This record gives sequence, structure tokens and C-alpha cells, in this order.
Amino acid sequence: MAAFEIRMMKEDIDEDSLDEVLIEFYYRADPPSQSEPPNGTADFPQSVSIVYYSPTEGRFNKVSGRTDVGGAQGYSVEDDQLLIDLATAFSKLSADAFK
Ligand SMILES: [Ca+2]
Repeated sequence: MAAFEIRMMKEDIDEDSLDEVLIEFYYRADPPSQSEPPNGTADFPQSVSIVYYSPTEGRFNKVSGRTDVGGAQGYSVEDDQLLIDLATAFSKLSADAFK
């Protein structure tokens, strides 16, 4: 079965004491391509985006790169907004709930 996987991390990547949200996208075709391990997701993401928080605006407002995530043809500002919305929701979750 084909698989679409998203991995997200909160991390202060640029060392400004504010966490960015790192979003990695993985896609595994069905059947898996020969470059993929037999029982798992490919080791490398197809795409990586970083979403930055603006303390002056009090929200996530900037996305690295120009990644098409919406399925519409090509990149648009709507793709950035989807990633900003995803990062905003993720930032409200806490790993403490799973400890
Ligand atoms: Ca930072």
C-alpha cells in the first residue's frame, strides 16, 4: 500500500531561542521502488520545510523553500499557508502527554 507520511519536530534550528517547526514529507509508492527498504518508509524525505515563528506578529508566518504540498499544480502562497497552519496546530501539541 502506498504511504504518505509526515514527520514534524520543534527545534530551535537557527539558534534564536524560538522553536521552528521542521516538517519532513515521505512518500512510498506501491509497490515500493527499488531504492526503498523492503519494509519501511524511504530513509530520506522527499521534501523538508521549516516554518518560522515571528515574535513580533505572535504567530508562524514564514516558510523555507517553495514546496508544493496542496496537490494543485505547482507552488503557490496557499502551500505556505497550509504549512503555517500545520505548524501552528503542531506547536500546540505537547510530547508531555505521552510521557
Ligand atoms: Ca529559532
